[in-house]
Amino acid sequence: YIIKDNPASLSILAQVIGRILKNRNTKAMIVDDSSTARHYVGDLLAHYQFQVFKAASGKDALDILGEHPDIRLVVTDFHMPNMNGVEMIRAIRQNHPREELSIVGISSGGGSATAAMFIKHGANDYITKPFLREEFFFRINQNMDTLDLLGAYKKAANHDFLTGLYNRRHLTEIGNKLYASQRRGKLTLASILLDLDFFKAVNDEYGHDLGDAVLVAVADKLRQTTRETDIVARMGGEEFGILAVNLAPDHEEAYFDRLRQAVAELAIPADGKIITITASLGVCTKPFDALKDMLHAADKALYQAKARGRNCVVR
Ligand code: GH3
Ligand code: MG
Ligand code: MG
Ligand code: MG
Repeated sequence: YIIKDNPASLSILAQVIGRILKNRNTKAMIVDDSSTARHYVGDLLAHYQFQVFKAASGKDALDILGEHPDIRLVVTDFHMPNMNGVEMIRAIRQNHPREELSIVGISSGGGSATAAMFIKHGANDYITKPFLREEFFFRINQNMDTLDLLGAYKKAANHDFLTGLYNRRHLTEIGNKLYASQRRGKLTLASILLDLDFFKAVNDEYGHDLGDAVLVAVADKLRQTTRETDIVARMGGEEFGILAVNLAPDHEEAYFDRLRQAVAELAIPADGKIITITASLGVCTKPFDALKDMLHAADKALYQAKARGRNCVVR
């Protein structure tokens, strides 16, 4: 159908196929009190390979979204008993921002006033009935492309490109939230700064590319050695930051030393040789007034660890 309407362009065909392949793992929902409309749009979405959920009311839609918070697209009618499309969107937006869930309103009858209501209250887009299937398809595509793009930008903004760990910006952002929870007594936090010892010598002896490979190996090892709930970041250069959540006080010592040991045990093959490296750790477990004070204390401890001969933990 799409291809018939666009006989000229191979690039459009490629775009369509790419989108349809991505849709396969994507959940979408149609909300409409009319079963004819629900099934018509539901079938279109299924045709484009979405995994489709159908809701006959705003309340149904909120329930389904509660069960499947990873739904990425909602197409909704306006006129529905009890809760109209706009009221539903306002409820959805409490937990699902525009950049993570795309909502497309279908306005019939109300014309541009309905369209304005939709957009004003949080819809990403709207479409007026009756519509061409082609318009529907390409509007949906554009909305999904935008979500993907925003997701990719967000990921790039929060992660270190070389190692795939979080970056300093994200550690600070998450860390401040964790810090607020710590202050409310909901969790405990330990800040750890880990700096590779004599890393400049690795670069000098083996070259920058192998230096990079060492950073990646250390990053992978730190991820394996820490827990899911811990935040592991590359702070910059050859320095890593770890926020360890809810460490039991009698396990702290062993945990910090396990990190040190994990780095020391790495054996990275290079040019027929094996590179080994050690790290110094500065740790702070005292709850200060702000995360930055805690990191500052960890940094002071790290400086002492270097002065004490490296490959050790100071708190
Ligand atoms: P110390 O034990 O006192 O920490 O000594 P060091 O040699 O590790 O510390 P120094 O700060 O003198 O050198 C850090 C080196 O890390 C210098 C820099 O070239 C290297 N470095 C920083 N970022 C990267 C990177 O992304 N890749 C590579 N290969 N090297 C990097
Ligand atoms: Mg209706
Ligand atoms: Mg260093
Ligand atoms: Mg350093």
